Parts: sequence; C-alpha cells; structure tokens
Amino acid sequence: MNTAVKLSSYAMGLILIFGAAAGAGRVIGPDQQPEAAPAHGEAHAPAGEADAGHAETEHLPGGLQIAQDGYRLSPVTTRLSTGAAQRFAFQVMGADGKPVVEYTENHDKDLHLILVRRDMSGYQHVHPTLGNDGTWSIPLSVDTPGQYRVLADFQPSAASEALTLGFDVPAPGDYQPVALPEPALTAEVDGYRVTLDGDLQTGALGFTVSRDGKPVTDLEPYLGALGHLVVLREGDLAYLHVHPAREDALAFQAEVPSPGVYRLYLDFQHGGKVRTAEFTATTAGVTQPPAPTDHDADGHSHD
Ligand SMILES: [Cu+2]
Repeated sequence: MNTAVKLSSYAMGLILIFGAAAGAGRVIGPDQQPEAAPAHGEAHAPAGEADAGHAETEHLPGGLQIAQDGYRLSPVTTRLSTGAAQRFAFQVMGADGKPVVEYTENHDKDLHLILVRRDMSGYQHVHPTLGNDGTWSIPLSVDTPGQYRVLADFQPSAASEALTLGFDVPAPGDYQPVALPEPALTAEVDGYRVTLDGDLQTGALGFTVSRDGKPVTDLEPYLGALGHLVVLREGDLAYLHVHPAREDALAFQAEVPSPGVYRLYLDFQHGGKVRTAEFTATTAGVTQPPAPTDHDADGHSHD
C-alpha cells in the first residue's frame, strides 16, 4: 500500500514537472530555438524518456558492475600475490543471499575468470573450480603489483542469460603503470605471429596465425571454438560481449558499445599450449593497414 502511494505521488510529480517543461517550451521554444524541431524519430522525447532509460540499462556493457539482476560477486580473497601462487576465491551470491551452485555452461565452462591490471597489462584467463559450498577458487599469482580488475563471466542456471560481473583487487607493491601499446594489426607471442583482420566499427574480427612465415593450420579447439576472444574498453575495462562467428576459423563478432580504444586478447591453442595474442584497436579505422603501397602489403614484413 505504502509503495503504491509513493509511486503514484512520484508519478504525479513527474507529470507536474513534464507539464511545466512543456509549458515553458511553448513559451520560450519558438522564439529562441526556431530550428529545434527534431530531425528524425526523436519527436517523442518526453514520452520516450522511460524507454530510452530502459534501453540504456539493457545495453550497458558487461564487467562494469559487481552486482546485476539479483546476482552479486562476493570476494573471499582481498589481495593478489606477486610471489608464489596463492588461493584466490570468491562467490557468486544469488538474490536469496546464498552462493550460486548451479550454472549453465558457456564456451565449455561454467565460469570464465579474467584478470587484468587496470592499465590493461598482465592479462590472465583462467577457470577456477567450484566447491560444494559455492566458493570458486584457483591458485593465482600475478607478475607485477598494481590494481587488478577481476571479471567473472558466468550464467546461473536460474538466469536467462550470461552475466559478467567484476571487482577490483590489489596486488600490493610498487605499481609502475605501462602505457597501452599503439594500435597494430599484428602481435607476436612465443614465436607465433597473429594478424588481425577486422573492423571494430562492425565488430567483425578475424585472426590468422603463422609461425616461421607459414600459416598454422592445425590450431586446436579451445573453449568450444578455435580460439577465445576477450575485448575490453580502455578507460573502464568494460567487457564486450563476443561470440565466435565460425567454428573453423578465428572469426568473432563483438558488440562494440561506443567509439574508443579497445584491447583485444585472443587465446588460441597449439601444441597443447594456450597462448594469448594482444592487440590495441580503435573504432576510428585504425584496424586498417597503414596505407600499403600497391602489392607490397602482404608479402613484405618490415622487421
Ligand atoms: Cu574461459
């Protein structure tokens, strides 16, 4: 009863405010803003307010919140080790205040855990194990001190879609931030050269892997595809939703929420070992090759 009363007086307040605004608009608008007529489709701004707010919430990228849709990450460990690996643990709490113990598998796992330092270095993608009491844990260490973002990507069985929740955890010590590498179309890791062919404007991202100048054609399946891609936004480490576009190639579709700079982390497996190739890319067409001269683009490498 109280809630209903509050809601209805709140609604009344809104009506009064919008009414006043509309009245003011009629008085001031025509004289001072003769070109204020909405250009396209935005004509119903006041009536559409609620819808716009709703859409914004739905499209909020993952990884920015510690709680969402009734679920909440509850850290058990409050710091990371830069020395020997130490147990890192956390729980996913449900709306009932109890740890979630049943999950729907996505990409071969019940939960994917990403760790990355706030400057986007020190990326790790690991898979903790779930204890009977609903505690996820894994031995972890990080290479360098600093503030780390921990991102958990999971789907409780009771939830209709996957969630990515996150929290910060420090690795105590002397923090020396690293500048984000410049945008590039190639990345080297462990003797592998990975080439990005994609467009952050459409979110279609493809990769090819070569070694000693020869294409690697026998990549091993990893997490239900030929590779696993995580994309984070510079500045807030928003976690983009990415799904494999093909099963037989390193091709992905990412939902890019805004113009900006992003860091791409591609995990691929070869020879029984998982490696991560990292790229900086922007939505400003920086994924395009830097003005190649005629036929020089493909066959010629500059290192
Ligand atoms: Cu994973």
